[in-house]
Amino acid sequence: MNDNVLMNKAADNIRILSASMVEKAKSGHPGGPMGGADFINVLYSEFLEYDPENPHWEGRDRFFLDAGHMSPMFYSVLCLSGKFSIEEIKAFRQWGSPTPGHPERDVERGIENTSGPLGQGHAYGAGAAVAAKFLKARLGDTIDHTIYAYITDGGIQEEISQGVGRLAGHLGLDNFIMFYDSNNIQLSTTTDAVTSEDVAKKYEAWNWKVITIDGNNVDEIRKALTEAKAEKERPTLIIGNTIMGRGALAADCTSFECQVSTHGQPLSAAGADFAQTVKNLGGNPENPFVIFPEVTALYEKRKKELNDIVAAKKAKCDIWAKANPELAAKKRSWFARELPEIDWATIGQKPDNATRAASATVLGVLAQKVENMIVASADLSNSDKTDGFLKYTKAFEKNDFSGAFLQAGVAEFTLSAMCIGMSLHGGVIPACGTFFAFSDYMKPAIRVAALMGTPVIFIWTHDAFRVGEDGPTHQPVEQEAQIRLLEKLQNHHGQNSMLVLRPADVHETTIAWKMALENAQTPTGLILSRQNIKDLPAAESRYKEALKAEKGAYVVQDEKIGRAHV
Ligand SMILES: Cc1ncc(C[n+]2csc(CCOP(=O)(O)OP(=O)(O)O)c2C)c(N)n1
Ligand SMILES: [Mg+2]
Repeated sequence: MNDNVLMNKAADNIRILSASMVEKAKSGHPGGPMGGADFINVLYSEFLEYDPENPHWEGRDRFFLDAGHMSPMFYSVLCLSGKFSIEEIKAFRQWGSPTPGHPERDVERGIENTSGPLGQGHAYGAGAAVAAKFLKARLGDTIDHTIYAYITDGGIQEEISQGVGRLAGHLGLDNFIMFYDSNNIQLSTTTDAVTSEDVAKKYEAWNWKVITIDGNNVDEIRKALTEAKAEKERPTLIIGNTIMGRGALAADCTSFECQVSTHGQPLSAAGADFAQTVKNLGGNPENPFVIFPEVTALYEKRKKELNDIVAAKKAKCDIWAKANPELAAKKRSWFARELPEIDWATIGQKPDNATRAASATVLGVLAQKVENMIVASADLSNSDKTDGFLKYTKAFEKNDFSGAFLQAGVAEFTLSAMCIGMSLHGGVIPACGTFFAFSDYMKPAIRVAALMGTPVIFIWTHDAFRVGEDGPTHQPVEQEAQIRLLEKLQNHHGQNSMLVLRPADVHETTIAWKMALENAQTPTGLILSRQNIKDLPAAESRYKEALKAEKGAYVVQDEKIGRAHV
């Protein structure tokens, strides 16, 4: 255990760097990071286990930031951990810098998820915890890492937290630890202007373990994290009561803490005094971008500890791999997102069937072939036909993740974000279904998946106004235009942001699934019909001709004999 004086110094270092980044950029969020500095410092210097030499190590603990505006705190602690240079954090919010205003997924640098739209980050964390449980059920105790999430008032208020709270508690995700930075302040008001709920009771009702602490107290943070790691039944919420803008001073050296104004602008613009604040925190206002030597030593020491921790874990894995060569081969292959051999041509499709039914046929094959696939539905499995997969497996239950299906309940946004989290975790291939009209409830998550290039497969059925007698609420009209626009927008790599396929018959549905599974670069959307569709004509094998869909478009039948190009 480290000396608390040193730990407080390291947290002050994070506060100085955070405030300085925002001050230099003339924009950003200093107050929250200054309050959260103590927790993030304890987490990174004493708890989070990762391989300093290999950021992609699959056995690493994962940290999911929900509140992207806390990026100064995150970049600062990653700078102390050697993932960013001082020059890079000085370039905060500048064009082309690796330190954008809101963090973007970059595992190399220790950033597991893109964050900014509040609420989604902790849902990815819960999804990652599900993936880890799924893998543990198959690969045993060598899957023993912890998933951490960091949430703030905004994330707690976002509706998606209801779905995550319910599901994480219901499924008993004891490998999931969430820190709630509760500082009573949000963007435009204090929290009491908008809420009077008892957050602890709310999470307890969802079956979480809840620990309430002084979130600026090293000992209390340590104790809470230790208790949370020992919990064997429930996810843990650590409610850390923190002080917004901790350490901030006005020009006359009176306190400038707990001010709404420090949420989203430089301290100086908020009315605090930057120089007095830096001095108060032990830094030099003339040269604030400095890591104190003892803090460098603290993180150097952590690095050595991590090397030992990782070596011990890898040694344990090696013994396991020798005793279980087949499982070890699977583990390697799953984390490499390799696909097993699938004989797509032999998947027997019933002619002229609905494409959602054709999708169920494919899913039945995948359930038996793709051992690391997880399918999920927002309470529509028998309509979106993900039950074609479920038939061969069972739904996750608390203490039993031997199945491969997540019954998410009616929570499309939560469902999609959790599937994204599963994919970010790695080792699994998630797909989730609902009606196409309700893709609207998933859009915020799809958008971030597109930004991150996360290969989640979305199964959207009831694709047309002909949904039956349900009427206009269930008839997708503008949804495809929206999804197609998202598809064609290019991502950071200059690729289409997602792959969207609306197969024209049952055989194209097989090919669409093939393309979806083979797309490891972006999300994929499959848009499927409720009603039967006549198979397209084929000279010989309709399957072989449908394979041409992989080219983007093809001639179904030559117009010389009177049929149009498709
Ligand atoms: C979905 C979404 N809505 C709105 C915002 C804009 N926004 C950024 S931070 C914030 C609230 C901040 O409150 P809190 O989460 O408590 O952070 P703190 O002020 O304590 O740093 C808002 C509304 C956002 N980033 N995401
Ligand atoms: Mg707050």
